[in-house]
Amino acid sequence: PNNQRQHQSESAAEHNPLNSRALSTRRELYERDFPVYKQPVEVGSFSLDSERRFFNDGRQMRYYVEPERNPNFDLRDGYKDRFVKRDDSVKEKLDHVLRWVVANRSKLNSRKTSASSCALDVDFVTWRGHLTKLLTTPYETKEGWMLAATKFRGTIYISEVETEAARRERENRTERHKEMMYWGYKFEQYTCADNVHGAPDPGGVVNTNEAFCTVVQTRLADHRLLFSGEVDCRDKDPGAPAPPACYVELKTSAEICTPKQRSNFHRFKLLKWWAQSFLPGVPRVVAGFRDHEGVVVSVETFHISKISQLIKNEYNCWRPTVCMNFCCDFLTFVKQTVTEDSPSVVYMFSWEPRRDVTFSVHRDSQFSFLPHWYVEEMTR
Ligand code: 0WD
Ligand code: CA
Repeated sequence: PNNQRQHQSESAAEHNPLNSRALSTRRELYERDFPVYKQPVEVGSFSLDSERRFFNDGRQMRYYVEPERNPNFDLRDGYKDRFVKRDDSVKEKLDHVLRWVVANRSKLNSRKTSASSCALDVDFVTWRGHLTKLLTTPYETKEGWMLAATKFRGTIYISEVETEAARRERENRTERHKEMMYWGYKFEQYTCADNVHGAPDPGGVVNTNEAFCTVVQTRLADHRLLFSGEVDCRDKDPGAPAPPACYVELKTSAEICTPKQRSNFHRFKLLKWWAQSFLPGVPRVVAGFRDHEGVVVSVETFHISKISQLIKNEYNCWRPTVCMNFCCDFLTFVKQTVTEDSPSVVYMFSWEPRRDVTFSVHRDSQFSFLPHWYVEEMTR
């Protein structure tokens, strides 16, 4: 009877969405037709240099150089002596995206009339990584999240806040884990060149401050989205399609030796890879499979559009439609909740596995994230 009551109150909330204080993350509720997701259009890009300085251009773009099928790359090389690590205790929030918006404002408000109450003509501004977390939420069993939302001149900005659990995890990483986090960046160095005709330089320094980010615009059902995501490299063929279709995402993963490992790879890793690249319209992921010593033993390309076929034979597997419908309903929930238009008000959406999404409201708190320079720039 307890179960039943809980179920009734949940469906009551669903049927009266304007009064709902919580959003369910149960998969069954999101099994319906795939929502409209417009082809993402790149509206710009920016770069962060070796000192994490912002540039409104593509200077950090790199070019994919296809490796051998079995390359034997040593991912441990350089960890001790040729590695500059970004300080991940520094919380940059949406700052780089907002810098891009300020520098490219004219590209965004294309409407000639002032009839729109929305200065930017988009409903949401965020990082791609935050949307990836939303897409995978119905299948996530370990890590919760906190997403701060602020409405300013009709647009809702969404910025992640590190959970207590994530902070503890970050502060207590083992030496082995820290080294393994380097392996992904080292793989990029083996497969990327700094210019079209160049070759990779495995003898160079790996600096994780450096980034090239695309900014894309798209629409999910009736939600107009503007988000940015870090891109590893692009196809160097001059005949390649325009961005984002020429972009390549690079990944490393443990080599697959048993049917159980293959199944786990399909059920958990491919979900994250699919969600991350599908969002900005990046068509392929190049994976380096490595052994326990950090040696890449094989390289394989995964086409994002073929991943749903690839996983169809897994029992009780994830479904793209559930991911997209949940994200869509979450954004609807945010629009219904975030009503006060003020840069100093934060609606904090929180989620823990096996729970509903809930929220709390904070005025002039430590959570406010829109910088003064942004508010001033956008108010003139
Ligand atoms: O401070 C933070 N919590 C955040 C920082 C949250 C979200 C983004 N960022 C910054 C990152 O430092 C990076 O410059 O934004 C940029 C990436 O944003 P995104 O594309 O929205 O993030 P995501 O899709 O999660 O990650 C893309 C890549 C990662 O590649 P893999 O293959 O590992 O998924 O961005 C890198 C990483 O290479 N990356 C980071 N690098 C350093 N520190 C971080 C980070 N915290 N997060 C992602
Ligand atoms: Ca990557």
